[in-house]
Amino acid sequence: MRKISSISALLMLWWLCSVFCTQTNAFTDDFEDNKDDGWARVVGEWVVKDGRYLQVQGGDLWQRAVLDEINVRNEKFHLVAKGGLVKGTQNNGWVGVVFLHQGVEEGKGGFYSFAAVYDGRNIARLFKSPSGKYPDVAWKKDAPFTPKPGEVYEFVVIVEGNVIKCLINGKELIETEDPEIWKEGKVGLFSTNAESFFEEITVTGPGIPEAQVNPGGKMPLTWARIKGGI
Ligand SMILES: [Ca+2]
Repeated sequence: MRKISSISALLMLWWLCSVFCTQTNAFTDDFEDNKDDGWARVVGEWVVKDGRYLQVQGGDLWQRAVLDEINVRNEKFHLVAKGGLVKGTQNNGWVGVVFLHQGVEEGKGGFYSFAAVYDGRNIARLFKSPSGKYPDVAWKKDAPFTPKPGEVYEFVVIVEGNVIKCLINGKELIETEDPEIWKEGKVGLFSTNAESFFEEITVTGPGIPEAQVNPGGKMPLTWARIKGGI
Protein backbone atom coordinates (compact mmCIF):
# COMPACT_ATOMS: atom_id res chain seq x y z
CA MET A 1 0.00 0.00 0.00
CA ARG A 2 2.83 2.30 0.95
CA LYS A 3 4.62 1.47 -2.32
CA ILE A 4 1.56 2.40 -4.36
CA SER A 5 1.34 5.68 -2.47
CA SER A 6 4.97 6.43 -3.28
CA ILE A 7 4.40 5.75 -6.96
CA SER A 8 1.31 7.96 -6.92
CA ALA A 9 3.31 10.74 -5.27
CA LEU A 10 6.07 10.45 -7.87
CA LEU A 11 3.54 10.50 -10.69
CA MET A 12 1.90 13.57 -9.18
CA LEU A 13 5.33 15.24 -8.88
CA TRP A 14 6.15 14.40 -12.50
CA TRP A 15 2.80 15.80 -13.65
CA LEU A 16 3.21 19.01 -11.63
CA CYS A 17 6.71 19.48 -13.02
CA SER A 18 5.60 18.87 -16.59
CA VAL A 19 2.95 21.55 -16.10
CA PHE A 20 4.89 24.12 -14.11
CA CYS A 21 8.61 23.56 -14.66
CA THR A 22 10.12 25.34 -17.63
CA GLN A 23 13.22 23.69 -18.91
CA THR A 24 16.33 25.79 -18.86
CA ASN A 25 18.79 25.26 -21.68
CA ALA A 26 22.07 26.81 -22.65
CA PHE A 27 23.39 27.56 -26.09
CA THR A 28 27.04 28.25 -26.91
CA ASP A 29 28.88 29.21 -30.08
CA ASP A 30 32.67 29.39 -29.81
CA PHE A 31 33.20 29.89 -33.58
CA GLU A 32 35.81 27.12 -33.59
CA ASP A 33 34.28 25.66 -36.79
CA ASN A 34 34.91 29.00 -38.54
CA LYS A 35 31.28 29.26 -39.68
CA ASP A 36 28.51 31.63 -38.67
CA ASP A 37 25.55 29.37 -39.42
CA GLY A 38 22.58 30.44 -37.34
CA TRP A 39 23.61 34.11 -37.23
CA ALA A 40 21.82 37.06 -38.80
CA ARG A 41 24.07 40.01 -39.62
CA VAL A 42 21.67 42.85 -38.98
CA VAL A 43 24.14 45.65 -39.66
CA GLY A 44 27.73 45.57 -40.85
CA GLU A 45 30.21 43.10 -42.23
CA TRP A 46 30.96 40.13 -39.97
CA VAL A 47 33.51 37.40 -40.69
CA VAL A 48 34.45 34.25 -38.78
CA LYS A 49 38.19 33.67 -38.74
CA ASP A 50 40.53 31.67 -36.51
CA GLY A 51 37.78 30.77 -34.05
CA ARG A 52 36.58 34.34 -33.61
CA TYR A 53 33.69 36.39 -34.98
CA LEU A 54 35.09 39.64 -36.36
CA GLN A 55 33.26 42.85 -37.08
CA VAL A 56 35.44 44.18 -39.89
CA GLN A 57 33.55 47.19 -41.21
CA GLY A 58 34.34 49.91 -38.72
CA GLY A 59 32.44 53.15 -39.31
CA ASP A 60 29.77 54.68 -37.14
CA LEU A 61 26.86 52.35 -37.91
CA TRP A 62 25.55 50.33 -34.99
CA GLN A 63 26.80 46.96 -36.16
CA ARG A 64 24.92 43.96 -34.81
CA ALA A 65 24.89 40.22 -35.42
CA VAL A 66 22.25 38.16 -33.61
CA LEU A 67 21.49 34.48 -33.11
CA ASP A 68 18.64 34.17 -35.57
CA GLU A 69 16.94 31.04 -34.27
CA ILE A 70 16.88 31.82 -30.58
CA ASN A 71 14.37 33.96 -28.72
CA VAL A 72 14.91 34.79 -25.08
CA ARG A 73 12.18 36.02 -22.77
CA ASN A 74 12.57 38.77 -20.23
CA GLU A 75 11.29 36.54 -17.43
CA LYS A 76 14.81 35.16 -17.14
CA PHE A 77 17.93 34.83 -19.25
CA HIS A 78 21.69 35.04 -18.85
CA LEU A 79 23.98 36.19 -21.68
CA VAL A 80 27.77 35.89 -21.68
CA ALA A 81 30.12 36.98 -24.49
CA LYS A 82 33.89 37.30 -24.62
CA GLY A 83 35.43 39.88 -26.90
CA GLY A 84 36.97 43.29 -27.34
CA LEU A 85 38.37 45.92 -29.66
CA VAL A 86 40.98 44.81 -32.20
CA LYS A 87 44.30 46.35 -31.19
CA GLY A 88 45.67 48.85 -33.66
CA THR A 89 42.33 49.80 -35.21
CA GLN A 90 40.21 52.82 -34.38
CA ASN A 91 40.37 53.69 -30.75
CA ASN A 92 37.01 55.39 -30.36
CA GLY A 93 34.76 52.39 -30.64
CA TRP A 94 32.14 50.64 -28.58
CA VAL A 95 32.13 46.87 -28.17
CA GLY A 96 29.62 44.67 -26.37
CA VAL A 97 26.41 42.72 -26.64
CA VAL A 98 22.81 43.27 -27.70
CA PHE A 99 19.75 41.64 -26.14
CA LEU A 100 15.98 41.57 -26.55
CA HIS A 101 16.72 42.58 -30.15
CA GLN A 102 13.49 43.13 -32.09
CA GLY A 103 13.57 41.72 -35.62
CA VAL A 104 16.50 41.10 -37.92
CA GLU A 105 15.63 43.12 -41.02
CA GLU A 106 18.66 44.90 -42.43
CA GLY A 107 19.38 47.93 -40.33
CA LYS A 108 16.16 47.73 -38.32
CA GLY A 109 15.04 46.43 -34.98
CA GLY A 110 15.09 48.06 -31.58
CA PHE A 111 17.54 46.64 -29.08
CA TYR A 112 19.25 46.93 -25.74
CA SER A 113 23.04 47.07 -25.68
CA PHE A 114 25.68 46.80 -23.01
CA ALA A 115 29.07 47.94 -24.29
CA ALA A 116 32.52 49.08 -23.26
CA VAL A 117 33.24 52.57 -24.61
CA TYR A 118 36.82 53.10 -25.85
CA ASP A 119 36.59 56.81 -26.66
CA GLY A 120 38.25 58.16 -23.55
CA ARG A 121 35.10 58.55 -21.49
CA ASN A 122 36.09 55.50 -19.41
CA ILE A 123 32.59 54.10 -19.21
CA ALA A 124 30.57 51.02 -19.90
CA ARG A 125 27.12 51.88 -21.20
CA LEU A 126 23.74 50.18 -21.09
CA PHE A 127 21.20 51.71 -23.43
CA LYS A 128 17.87 51.03 -25.12
CA SER A 129 17.24 52.01 -28.71
CA PRO A 130 13.54 51.63 -29.63
CA SER A 131 14.03 51.64 -33.41
CA GLY A 132 17.66 50.57 -33.57
CA LYS A 133 18.69 53.88 -35.07
CA TYR A 134 21.02 56.42 -33.57
CA PRO A 135 20.22 58.69 -31.74
CA ASP A 136 16.81 57.42 -30.66
CA VAL A 137 18.07 56.19 -27.30
CA ALA A 138 15.21 55.81 -24.82
CA TRP A 139 17.53 55.77 -21.84
CA LYS A 140 21.09 54.96 -20.90
CA LYS A 141 23.05 54.00 -17.80
CA ASP A 142 26.80 54.43 -17.48
CA ALA A 143 29.33 52.91 -15.11
CA PRO A 144 33.05 53.60 -14.67
CA PHE A 145 35.16 51.27 -16.77
CA THR A 146 38.41 51.74 -18.68
CA PRO A 147 38.67 49.33 -21.62
CA LYS A 148 41.94 48.72 -23.46
CA PRO A 149 42.17 47.66 -27.13
CA GLY A 150 43.32 44.08 -27.57
CA GLU A 151 42.06 42.95 -24.15
CA VAL A 152 39.41 40.22 -23.94
CA TYR A 153 36.47 41.08 -21.73
CA GLU A 154 33.66 38.90 -20.49
CA PHE A 155 30.39 40.81 -20.91
CA VAL A 156 27.48 39.45 -18.89
CA VAL A 157 23.85 40.54 -18.95
CA ILE A 158 21.33 39.00 -16.58
CA VAL A 159 17.65 39.82 -17.03
CA GLU A 160 14.92 38.76 -14.61
CA GLY A 161 11.54 40.39 -15.14
CA ASN A 162 12.21 44.09 -15.55
CA VAL A 163 15.58 44.03 -13.74
CA ILE A 164 18.74 44.23 -15.87
CA LYS A 165 22.22 43.55 -14.45
CA CYS A 166 25.43 44.11 -16.40
CA LEU A 167 28.87 42.81 -15.50
CA ILE A 168 32.33 42.87 -17.03
CA ASN A 169 34.87 40.29 -15.90
CA GLY A 170 32.63 39.26 -13.05
CA LYS A 171 32.20 42.76 -11.61
CA GLU A 172 28.68 44.13 -11.49
CA LEU A 173 28.71 47.58 -13.06
CA ILE A 174 25.03 48.34 -13.63
CA GLU A 175 21.75 47.22 -12.09
CA THR A 176 18.61 48.94 -13.26
CA GLU A 177 14.94 48.41 -14.02
CA ASP A 178 12.94 49.04 -17.14
CA PRO A 179 9.21 48.91 -16.34
CA GLU A 180 8.56 48.83 -20.08
CA ILE A 181 11.01 46.05 -20.86
CA TRP A 182 10.29 44.08 -24.02
CA LYS A 183 9.00 40.59 -23.42
CA GLU A 184 11.22 38.73 -25.83
CA GLY A 185 13.84 39.11 -28.52
CA LYS A 186 17.18 37.91 -29.79
CA VAL A 187 20.67 38.16 -28.38
CA GLY A 188 23.94 38.88 -30.11
CA LEU A 189 27.02 41.02 -30.56
CA PHE A 190 27.49 44.75 -30.99
CA SER A 191 30.12 47.27 -31.95
CA THR A 192 30.44 50.65 -33.56
CA ASN A 193 33.37 52.76 -34.71
CA ALA A 194 35.49 49.71 -34.20
CA GLU A 195 36.90 46.54 -35.59
CA SER A 196 35.93 44.14 -32.86
CA PHE A 197 36.37 40.46 -32.12
CA PHE A 198 34.29 37.93 -30.21
CA GLU A 199 35.54 34.54 -29.09
CA GLU A 200 32.45 32.98 -27.61
CA ILE A 201 28.82 33.60 -26.72
CA THR A 202 26.56 31.64 -24.37
CA VAL A 203 22.91 32.27 -23.62
CA THR A 204 21.01 30.43 -20.92
CA GLY A 205 17.31 30.60 -20.15
CA PRO A 206 13.92 28.97 -20.14
CA GLY A 207 13.04 30.66 -23.42
CA ILE A 208 15.43 28.41 -25.32
CA PRO A 209 13.61 25.22 -26.26
CA GLU A 210 15.61 22.03 -26.47
CA ALA A 211 13.86 21.39 -29.78
CA GLN A 212 16.25 23.86 -31.36
CA VAL A 213 19.20 21.59 -30.73
CA ASN A 214 21.15 21.05 -33.90
CA PRO A 215 18.27 21.70 -36.36
CA GLY A 216 18.83 19.85 -39.58
CA GLY A 217 22.25 18.80 -38.35
CA LYS A 218 23.67 21.98 -39.82
CA MET A 219 24.21 24.32 -36.93
CA PRO A 220 27.79 23.97 -35.74
CA LEU A 221 26.80 24.87 -32.24
CA THR A 222 26.90 23.22 -28.89
CA TRP A 223 23.87 22.71 -26.73
CA ALA A 224 23.73 21.49 -23.22
CA ARG A 225 20.94 21.12 -20.76
CA ILE A 226 21.66 23.03 -17.61
CA LYS A 227 20.67 21.21 -14.48
CA GLY A 228 19.37 23.24 -11.61
CA GLY A 229 18.53 26.42 -13.49
CA ILE A 230 20.61 29.49 -14.20
CA1 LIG B 1 36.56 30.90 -30.24
